[in-house]
Amino acid sequence: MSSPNLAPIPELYVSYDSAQKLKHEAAALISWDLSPRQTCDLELLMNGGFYPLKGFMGEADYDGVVENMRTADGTLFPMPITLDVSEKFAEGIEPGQDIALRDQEGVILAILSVTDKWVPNKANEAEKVFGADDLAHPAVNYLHNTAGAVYLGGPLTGIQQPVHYDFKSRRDTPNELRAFFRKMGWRKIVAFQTRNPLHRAHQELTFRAAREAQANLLIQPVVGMTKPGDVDHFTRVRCYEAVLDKYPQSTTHLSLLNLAMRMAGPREALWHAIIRKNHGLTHFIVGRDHAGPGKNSQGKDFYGPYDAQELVAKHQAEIGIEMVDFKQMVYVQEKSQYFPVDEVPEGSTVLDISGTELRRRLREGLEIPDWFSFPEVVKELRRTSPPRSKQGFTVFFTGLSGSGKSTIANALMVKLMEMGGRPVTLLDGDVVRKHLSSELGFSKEHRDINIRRIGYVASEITKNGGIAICAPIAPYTSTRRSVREMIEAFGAFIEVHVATSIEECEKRDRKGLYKLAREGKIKEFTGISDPYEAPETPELRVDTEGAEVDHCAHQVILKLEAMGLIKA
Ligand code: PPS
Repeated sequence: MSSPNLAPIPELYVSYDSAQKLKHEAAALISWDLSPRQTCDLELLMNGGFYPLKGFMGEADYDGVVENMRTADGTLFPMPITLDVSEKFAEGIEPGQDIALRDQEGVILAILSVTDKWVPNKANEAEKVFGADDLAHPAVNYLHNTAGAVYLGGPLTGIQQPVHYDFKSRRDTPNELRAFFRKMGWRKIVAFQTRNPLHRAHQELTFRAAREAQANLLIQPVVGMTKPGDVDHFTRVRCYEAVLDKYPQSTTHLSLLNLAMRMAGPREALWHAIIRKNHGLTHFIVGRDHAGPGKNSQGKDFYGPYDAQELVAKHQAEIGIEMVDFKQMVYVQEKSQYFPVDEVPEGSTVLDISGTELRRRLREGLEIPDWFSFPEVVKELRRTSPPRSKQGFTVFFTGLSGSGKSTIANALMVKLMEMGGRPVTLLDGDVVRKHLSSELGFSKEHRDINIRRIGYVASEITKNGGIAICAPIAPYTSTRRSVREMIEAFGAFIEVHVATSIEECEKRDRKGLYKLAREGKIKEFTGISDPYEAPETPELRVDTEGAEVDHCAHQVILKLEAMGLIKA
């Protein structure tokens, strides 16, 4: 049985006085602005979470870790912890140089004494560390599309920890946790790692794990970076707090870990075990598909469901932490109780709700049964994931000048306001150009800036639960696509092509602009002397020729109803 060693672990920080002095000196150094992921890595490097690493890995350590999970001196460390920078920044840096590392607000957190600079073989890193050079893996995608082309490595001098404004009392460094365990007299502590809200199955599993190991329980959720699309950590922490009193008092502790996950399955599980050892834990729960990234581009799982358990089992003695392995927990209806999937009594009815099914139920406002989760957790989740009929969305009209976009948009706005429930904002082409984009003309570059501004405002409105109706010409497909992406991060995007023909628009010429364009008095006029790329697959296409405005607006309403965005 492993015995806890709760003595303080080495950190990379200098004393307070030295930090004050260094901060001034470092201000004169070339500095690198850390990405959110690098800031998470730096925090765990400095506070001992990634002990025995003393900085961002140099090339020899990196090569060893990528190839066989060991640094150059043979230390087991399965994850490359590297500082990626742009080629341009790297050009001005040479080994032997010190650089200041700043957070996103420009605060100097540490000094990196650069010993190594190299161009990594990213395809090899992807194959060896993540198992495949496949962009469907979030960390591989990050590696190729977000991370810089050059790596810098070297030891760190820690000046200060990154500042957190949220849930301060729930965040602990390895040494703070060790001190807490010492104070409580906890000798055996089992850690539960999670990036999801806790439901009954998790509670059941953690209960059993603590009982089996005869240990206290530490729920240690990741609040740094998890898998894109996960429930945000603010919501999750409120959910964790809501279930804490379901555990026997003073046996369980909640502590947040500012880790940037890579979703690397087995290697990630091993890394998590090392991090937990550093935080003073004696046992670590590894369940089914630990830190799994989902399906690859062939629709298959990247890793086997119990690969992570196998790898941790192999190295647990070397790390000095004991793995508590768990099968998936499922609910057995006849027994009204949870069982590990391989212990389910024969012939009984097994109930389970997958993550995808849970999201669907939340989206559609459907029932989430009590056997699955706790009412307090469901309430929190419903607050941040309201059903579609209560979420914000954007209706984006596009079409030629004079096609009828503004008129239909106005009619739609009035109809939605009549229904009530959500604030409605109209971002009409002309109005936006007057208030937001008055300095812009009609070149491609200026039109793109204009549309992106509209997209940004609409995405903020959508994020905050409102309805944005946009009615610019928006002639370019790629710009409309990027606006769609901005908005779909927060809610639905409904593109409506007002497909009135150029002949009809010119015949109507309500503002007299077509005449001026034909005479060459207005340059770059859409449809006459400038392009309009009609959308190929809009959510809706309306034709105003021979149709009433009211009818067109009603078609949009029907579409919104069909999409579940408004209730009949
Ligand atoms: S864009 O391309 O989306 O940025 O255009 P938008 O902001 O919607 O502005 C279109 C309105 O500006 C008037 N206008 C012109 N349109 C197109 N091309 C040129 N060169 C031009 N010059 C002025 C025109 O009245 C448009 O209004 P709508 O409501 O579309 O008729």
